[in-house]
Amino acid sequence: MSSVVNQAWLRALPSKVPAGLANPMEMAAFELKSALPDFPVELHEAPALGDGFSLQKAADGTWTLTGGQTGLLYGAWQLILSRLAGDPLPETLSSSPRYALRMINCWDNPDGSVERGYSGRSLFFRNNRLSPDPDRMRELGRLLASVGLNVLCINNVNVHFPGQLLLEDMLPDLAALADLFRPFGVRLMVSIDFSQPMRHGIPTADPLDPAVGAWWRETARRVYAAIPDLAGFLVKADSEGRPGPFTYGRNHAEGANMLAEAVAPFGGVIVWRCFVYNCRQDWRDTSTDRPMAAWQHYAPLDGQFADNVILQVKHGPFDFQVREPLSPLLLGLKKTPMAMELQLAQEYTGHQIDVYTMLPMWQELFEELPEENIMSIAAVSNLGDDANYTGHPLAAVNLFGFGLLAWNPGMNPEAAVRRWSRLTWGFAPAQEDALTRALLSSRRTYEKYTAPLGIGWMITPHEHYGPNPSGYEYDLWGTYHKADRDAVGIDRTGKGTGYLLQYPEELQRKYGDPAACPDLYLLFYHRLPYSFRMRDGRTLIQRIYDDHFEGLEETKALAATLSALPFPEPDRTVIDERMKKQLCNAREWCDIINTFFHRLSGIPDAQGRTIYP
Ligand code: GCV
Repeated sequence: MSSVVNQAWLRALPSKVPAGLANPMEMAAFELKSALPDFPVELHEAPALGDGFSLQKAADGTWTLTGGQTGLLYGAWQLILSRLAGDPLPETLSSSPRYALRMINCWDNPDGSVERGYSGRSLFFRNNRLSPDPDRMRELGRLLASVGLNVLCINNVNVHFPGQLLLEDMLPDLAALADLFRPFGVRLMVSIDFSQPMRHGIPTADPLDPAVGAWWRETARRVYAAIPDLAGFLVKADSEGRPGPFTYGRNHAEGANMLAEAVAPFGGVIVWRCFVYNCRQDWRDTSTDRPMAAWQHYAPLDGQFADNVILQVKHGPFDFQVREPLSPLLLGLKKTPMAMELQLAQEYTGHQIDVYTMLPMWQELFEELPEENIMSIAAVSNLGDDANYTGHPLAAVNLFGFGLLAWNPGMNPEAAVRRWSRLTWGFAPAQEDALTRALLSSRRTYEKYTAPLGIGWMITPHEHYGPNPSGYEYDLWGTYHKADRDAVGIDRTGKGTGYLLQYPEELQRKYGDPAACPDLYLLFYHRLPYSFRMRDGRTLIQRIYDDHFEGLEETKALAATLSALPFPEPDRTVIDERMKKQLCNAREWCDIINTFFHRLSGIPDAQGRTIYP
């Protein structure tokens, strides 16, 4: 594990954070003094403002920053980042975050590995111990605070032994880590194992068994005595082999509410993930359509959850594919607090080898998702102990952008990318323009050379990098495209599986008719013949070929853009090495997907480009 100071977008700061700062207000004063020593600003604490702050310039040129403890820290960062990026400051500014919990979920295991991690090993765990480097933790706290992120769940939602010990033998270490993050306004959260009472002689984890409830209440009391501001517990239950209430014939409201009662006296929340589906599906079974599962489980329970339960819903109904519709739960649950879960870790989107900037995708999600439908937002971490934290230096834009999005979902992706790039490298304007354009188009490029038109899942099974068009086709995971010689896709309208009926009528109308359905979602909702005429006049098969060839060409252009930019070392080398791999990946995807469809359909490319017979 390397200890490098001021990485990512804060590399221009003059000093590292010393140990011993007591609280976010002291931190704010320190950061302002060290980053902007001559800037005339006074801090005024106004506890009622909480995370919010206001900034005011007086006639004599001095500034007043008013805010709650954490608000002062966020206001300080607003000032510092604006000044460092050379952006003008308005003479008065008030700001408060849209979402109360702005969470990073790390999938770190006690042995130091990171599930779906592409940036090295865990920043927190080594050899089944919680043993973080305090300097590195302060750097991380600073990065999170600088973009307003305030909750950090440090362990994998798949809690494997000895992860349970975070609430037991490792509790003092966890408390020490919470102490480290507290002055940054960052509260910890812990993923828990629903069956944990069974490690202690209780023969069941049935949420309605009095001994189980009592065990969790006592555990919460002990844990909160050590960490009074712990944000709460994160739970993956009855999902991909994790234990949960279903074993005992109980539903998820019964399971979550039992835990909620245990943490309620301490102000804690239970963040309960809705990633529940049959992961042992027989591919011959056409009556089960995986994306329908979450709605089937949770819609009937709307209104039955305790007030301190938050249902955390992945943004799409499958699993972080490059394009999925918004989960119907995010639109349909009216009586249950919800958080939307995004994934910064590039599991299906290039493993932090391929350049993939997520901000435009998030903006699209909020075009359909009313901001007030959720009360919090979470993202699976892309962090690791690589010196630059995110493996690919350009992947840091996603962490930075997520902070801005969690503060204000109406943020402007272009402005966010520009600010991040200016803070990180400070390029000349034309170079900044080129980088910004390249990053903003990178997701669409990746989408073009990978799975077509919303179909997803043509990726190498389990590893999830590179193409394998039928890798999941006869597998257990419910992710099928059913391409044959004439057609591809699954009809998810009312005439097919009925998935679309889980949405409000307006969206049923938007997506239900293939002639009107937006192109990029076409094969998510419809099974169509290759001869289907798209709205631009091309046939479906031609569009698949064209997108893949375009994606490859755009990747070559991206490589040329990046190679012309003056990245300093070590970024230069890392970016070049990864770009070489991305070019190979794009070529593999393009050739394999086009060949797959060509061999099935026998339809040639209208432009006569090389597809392999
Ligand atoms: C943490 C997908 C990933 C798993 C992950 C799971 C989840 O299935 O491949 O690695 O497990 O999602 O979100 O729980």
